[in-house]
Amino acid sequence: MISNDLLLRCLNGDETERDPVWFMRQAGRYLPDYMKLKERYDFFERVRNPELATEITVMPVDQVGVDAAILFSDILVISQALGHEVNMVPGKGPVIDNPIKNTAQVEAEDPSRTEEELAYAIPTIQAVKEGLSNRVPLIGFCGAPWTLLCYMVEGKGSKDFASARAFCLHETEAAHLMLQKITDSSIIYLKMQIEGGVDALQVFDSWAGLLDKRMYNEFALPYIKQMVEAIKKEVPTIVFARGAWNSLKELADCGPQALGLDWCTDPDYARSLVGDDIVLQGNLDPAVLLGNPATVARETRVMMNRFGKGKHIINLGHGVLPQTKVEAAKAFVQTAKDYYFEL
Ligand code: 1CP
Repeated sequence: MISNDLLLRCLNGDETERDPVWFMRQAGRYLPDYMKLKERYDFFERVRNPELATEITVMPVDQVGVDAAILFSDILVISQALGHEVNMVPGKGPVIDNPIKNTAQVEAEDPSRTEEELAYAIPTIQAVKEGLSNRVPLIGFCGAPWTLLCYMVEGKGSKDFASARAFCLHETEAAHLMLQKITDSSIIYLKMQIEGGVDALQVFDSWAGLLDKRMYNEFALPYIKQMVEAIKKEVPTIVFARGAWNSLKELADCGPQALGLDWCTDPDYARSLVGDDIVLQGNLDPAVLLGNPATVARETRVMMNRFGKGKHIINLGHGVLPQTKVEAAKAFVQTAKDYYFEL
């Protein structure tokens, strides 16, 4: 049904004529047409309005030529599902009201309202699928519970989320209860995305690298495992855990079809840990895209050589940077598409 289904065939373990390419945070952040919409509509209006979400999600498919779309939304919709107000403050980032400080607050969190709070997601995804008219697959997503806990304890962005680490260390029982409530809400939301029609799902554990191996084992992996197990039979699943080089084998054992790598993780090292079956995704340094198209093409080829052809989804090692020029993004995608045909 989908005319370019490279991503889905790759995730299924099939041999493909070339490796698919898309990039994290492609649906916002840097495209000039997105910046225009950003001036006119509030962030969550863009997320909840089916027409706007469709326009933004489809933009990189039309303008940059990626092999997959990723739904325009944010990981913090789960905080909203749990009853918190979230504001995207220009120049500052997200601010979450009533940050989690104690057990009583955790006990009051209620995942059972997720379906109601995020009800817009199903018609929005249906509209996005219609807007894509079966050209490429649609990736839905969710934050991993540990990364969500970071924002819900800190109440905003941070370099090290020390308050969230301290919460896990000193309020351990409350932290586990909160992580379970986030997991329960996330699984409901992921299933809603499947009902809406997403073709694949990605779990973003953006702050995985803040935990040592022992803490990652205790506060992150069991919850990611629950999420992957709840969805992986319905749609293929990618787990991207930034900085989790220490736990790649354990993440692979959670059972996703693919693992995303950040740009500091060596592809050979990752392969040696996870074996040959799982698909790897990544991992060009997003800063490469701040250079001219010739440099982008050269570095993309170097990265592709390090992975080798097959079992690889070409991507960046983290989200595209806001100051990226469209020409650089296009050079990345075009090089990824052409390279193996030029050899
Ligand atoms: O109005 C705006 O443009 C605000 C910037 C913005 C955008 C474009 C935010 C605020 N969220 C988004 C969309 C978004 N967020 C997507 C949509 C698809 C896409 O852009 O391709 C996705 C997948 C996310 C995921 C997300 N949000 C993550 C995980 C990925 C990552 O980059 O690590 C995280 C950590 C967030 C939180 C968040 N939302 C927004 C910002 C500025 C942040 C980071 C805050 C911080 O910690 O500094």
